[in-house]
Amino acid sequence: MRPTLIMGLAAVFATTAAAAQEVTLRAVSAFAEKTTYSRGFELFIERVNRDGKGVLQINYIGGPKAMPPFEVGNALKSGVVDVANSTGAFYTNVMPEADAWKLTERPMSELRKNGGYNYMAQLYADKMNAIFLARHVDGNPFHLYLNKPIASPDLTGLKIRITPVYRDFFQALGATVVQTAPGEVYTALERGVVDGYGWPITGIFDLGWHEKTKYRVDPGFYTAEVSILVNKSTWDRLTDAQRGLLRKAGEQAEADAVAIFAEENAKDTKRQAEAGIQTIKLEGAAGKLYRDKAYEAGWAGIIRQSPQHGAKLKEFFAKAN
Ligand code: 173
Repeated sequence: MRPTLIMGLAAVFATTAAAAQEVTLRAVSAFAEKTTYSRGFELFIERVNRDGKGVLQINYIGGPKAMPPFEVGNALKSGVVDVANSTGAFYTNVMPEADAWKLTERPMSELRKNGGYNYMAQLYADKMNAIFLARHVDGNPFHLYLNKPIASPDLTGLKIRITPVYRDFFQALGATVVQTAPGEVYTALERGVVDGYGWPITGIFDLGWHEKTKYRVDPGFYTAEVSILVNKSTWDRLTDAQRGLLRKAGEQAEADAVAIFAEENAKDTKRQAEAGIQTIKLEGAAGKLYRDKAYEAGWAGIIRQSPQHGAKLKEFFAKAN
């Protein structure tokens, strides 16, 4: 053979080998594209795609326009998608224990060491066929937002939009609750279907809710969790290099979460005040009662839904006091 032909064939083989090796994973987010709770996930995807050329790529199909948020958990479990961005409250139908992440009072770095992460990771593997790769939202409290004022921690007569995050707490305070996906909150407020809603301190500007919000109740409670999950069958098929790539980008996302949200929390708190949202401050004994009730009702709910694992998760997640 002439040298040019040999080199030509070598090039063809090299490309074929690389093409056979590169894997493309399908990804969805339970939160709208380019909004607060998808941002860490989208950054993760950018990093993987940048560093993973010829090794692994992620095809981001999108947010709730591509798939209803409360169906993302099942889609990940069944392998309809390989990678998902969601929060525990959105897939309690698959795994009720996932909603316990909101109750962590220790940083992920500690939970990775104290057995709490491993305990949850086993539940993800067993119940959801999933790898819990990284939590990219932490240190980000939830709040109650209202359009009618309250003078004490009493929500009797108020109808509040919830997800499982807030259900037990707001019901314990006497509220009537109605569950909706984030995409329905604006319309529910506009039509007066609800008098308020639960949501973290950040992100109410993403979908314009500040236009329909009069009050925020302080203090906040719990901490929001949004995480990157990988289908376990997909994960088990990957090479070490492919898994390493995902792990590295995941570790970065988790390591950055608390600092990113400390900044975002401060920014959105200020922006809410500038938008005319008034704070109703439950201070002193009322504030303490409110927060204590949040954790008490929250853990009672987790333990009720998972008598087998709830109490154990509390040992790992709650601060001893
Ligand atoms: O209110 C919600 O939709 C919710 O449960 C949640 C959880 C984490 C981040 C943002 C919202």
